[in-house]
Amino acid sequence: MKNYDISLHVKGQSQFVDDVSLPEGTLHAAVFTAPAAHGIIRKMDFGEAMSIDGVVDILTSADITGQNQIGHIIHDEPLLASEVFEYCGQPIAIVLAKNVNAARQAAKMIKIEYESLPFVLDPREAFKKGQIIGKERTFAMGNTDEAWQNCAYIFSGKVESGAQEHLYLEPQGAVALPMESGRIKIISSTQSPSSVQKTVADVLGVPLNQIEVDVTRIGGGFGGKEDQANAWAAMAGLASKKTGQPVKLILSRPVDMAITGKRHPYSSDFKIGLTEDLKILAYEVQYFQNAGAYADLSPAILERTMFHMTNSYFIPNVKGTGVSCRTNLPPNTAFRGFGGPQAMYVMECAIYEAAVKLNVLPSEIQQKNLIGKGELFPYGMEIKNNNVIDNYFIASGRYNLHEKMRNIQVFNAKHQYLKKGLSIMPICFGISFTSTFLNQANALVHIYNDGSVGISTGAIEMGQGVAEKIRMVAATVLGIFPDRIRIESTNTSRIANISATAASSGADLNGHATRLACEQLRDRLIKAIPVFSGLPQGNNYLFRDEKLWQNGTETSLDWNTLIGMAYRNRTGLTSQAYYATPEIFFDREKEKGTPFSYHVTGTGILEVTLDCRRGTFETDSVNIVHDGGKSFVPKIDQGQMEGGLVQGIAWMTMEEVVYAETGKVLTNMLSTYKIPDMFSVPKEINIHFLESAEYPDGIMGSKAIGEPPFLYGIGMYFAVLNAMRSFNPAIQVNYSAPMTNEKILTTLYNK
Ligand code: MTE
Ligand code: LUZ
Ligand code: MOS
Repeated sequence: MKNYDISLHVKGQSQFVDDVSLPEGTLHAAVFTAPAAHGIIRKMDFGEAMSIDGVVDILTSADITGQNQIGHIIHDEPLLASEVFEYCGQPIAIVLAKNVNAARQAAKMIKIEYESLPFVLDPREAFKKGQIIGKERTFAMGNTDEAWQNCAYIFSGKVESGAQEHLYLEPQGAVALPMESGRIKIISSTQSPSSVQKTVADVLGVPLNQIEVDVTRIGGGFGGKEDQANAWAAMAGLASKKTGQPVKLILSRPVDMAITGKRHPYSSDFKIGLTEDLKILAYEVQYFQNAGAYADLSPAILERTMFHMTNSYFIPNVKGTGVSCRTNLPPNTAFRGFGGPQAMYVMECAIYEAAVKLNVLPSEIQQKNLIGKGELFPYGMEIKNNNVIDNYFIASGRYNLHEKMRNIQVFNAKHQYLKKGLSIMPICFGISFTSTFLNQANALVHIYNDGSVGISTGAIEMGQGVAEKIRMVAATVLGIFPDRIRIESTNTSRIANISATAASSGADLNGHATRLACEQLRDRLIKAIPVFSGLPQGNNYLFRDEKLWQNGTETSLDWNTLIGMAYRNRTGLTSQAYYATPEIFFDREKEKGTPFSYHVTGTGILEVTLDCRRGTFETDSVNIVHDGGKSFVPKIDQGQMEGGLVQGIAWMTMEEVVYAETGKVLTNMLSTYKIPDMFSVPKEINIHFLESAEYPDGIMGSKAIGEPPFLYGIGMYFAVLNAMRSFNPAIQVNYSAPMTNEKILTTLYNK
């Protein structure tokens, strides 16, 4: 994979927060956190902690000079708990020491006395008590009340999906460096430098221009650093302001896993109604989102759940309600798919339940209800093509679905304890931030007078390859070789008001801004060429392969020479451009609009072999037809497809965050939290990009790729379920993911 920084990665030379060379006198910080899910702080004793060699200071909310407030959508979250703490692991104090071990050791020595308060971990229970965040949302189309009367079949059920730990390779962390006149520079592992800037500025009580945030790259985010990188930067910033020293704060892995938020668990109810010929006539769903103790991004995530409640289907009568429930868990946050996967899983459970009860294949119901050109999603947006349907049938044909199904039947008849299962998973994911205003980006492009190029955008490189994509955009527009182009760090002094690199839109938004800036430079140069080169006016000039071309033939002028001439003739070699996604809007009063620039769609066929003695399984193959537009960096996009798929499979079948009854996260290490490894990767992955799907509005004809592949993994739940039914048709299934090996075994034997 030819990523921008791949050679640094393989040599171990890429720099992350922990690699920043620190000025002398840098202090190291560690956090002291709440010992229980809910309580009133009565007394704290820092004596023993302060006596540890190297400990310099311990900061609490009393040291905050600005606001003790880090909530962005809703202002409900303190940086440091002052009187009350509301989840186990909530930060209360910051220990500063001359070395990291002293800081972490001292944090464990702080004594706290508290009065326990009642707490809630279950979202439905929180809802009953009226503990909700923001507003309940209702998306509706048609009239479900009337439609039920016309349904031949009606089924209902309850669905649970679990949390998921991001497990980015680089834990949360930041370094704060004091600068001239009280300014602070922050190096942060964040997907959202401007959110870090705002949080630090608010906590310190200074304007945004006093805080500079710089990010070279991050070691993965997966949504976990869209909002939740802010706190650590603010703590480092606060400590730096108080002490006048540089401060470094990086969470240890177990602390990160124990106290940061995860994918939201959801508990949902569905009701689905079908006609005699398996058309879904009505669908009602209610989502109880387990938001944790503070809002964080929960309302936005709930909104995306609402958008994706019917997945890839057209259902004429729909009513969905969703509510963010405040519980005493760490605030849950963005995670690849951003609430979409939770909604689609419920939809597929509803179809599966109907199929089982009607004794038909789920695919028979899926096929008859795929959304086609001109049909509407419940939020009023029309789908502009038949790609959902095309993907599904091309996948079935291309990957010999019927033969696969026959082979499975033969195999299952022959084997008593090994059973194969198959599922089909259509996906449909809207591209754009659902908060319309976030869909904007800037780029700043410098051509230095030796012909080398430096590009700044708001995009954060987190392993997804956005730096390489931006470099390819610039190389293509300027007609130069990519190795001439440097992608600079993401820095709030060079690019302001940055939207998080999130919603899979990093390459689209920042790529378009880069394209526009490079087009300006190209056009400016071409216009100036006759002025400084002596070449005739009015000719058709263009740059290709670092040469100037004139009326379709190569001239002897190369890029370096031209740029040198342009500079000496006073042609501006810097350009800035702004891009905002056109024509999107959403009306939250009516819950209708065209919130997405476009949809990414596809169909996956997943096959699994289950060992019914052990409850373990192997994924035989995943075959996908994906409408990803026309990829201009196919290896990177293939990497995103494979990584997303495996992460989705793992969410559905493997990764299980376990909370103690006290609200404490028990799975805070890789010995207790199972993530996918090389053995859990499907033995075969085939990805076919839908032909002729060049997408004109995407960047260079492509479509966003970051999150959608995750959704194919949902199919694994149903592939496993099918294999289980072959072994024991009488299993009692309560739709509850993840379907871990343990759960498979107990379900198979009805234990
Ligand atoms: N790929 C890698 N390697 N690491 C990551 O952290 N995050 C995912 C996806 N792919 C992630 C990743 C998520 S949640 C998103 S939103 C997109 O990348 C963000 O990048 P993009 O907008 O450039 O696609
Ligand atoms: N973040 C966000 C997201 O703020 N809005 C979104 O719509 C979104 N979608 C996916 C991932 N992150
Ligand atoms: Mo991704 S959840 O939008 O960071």
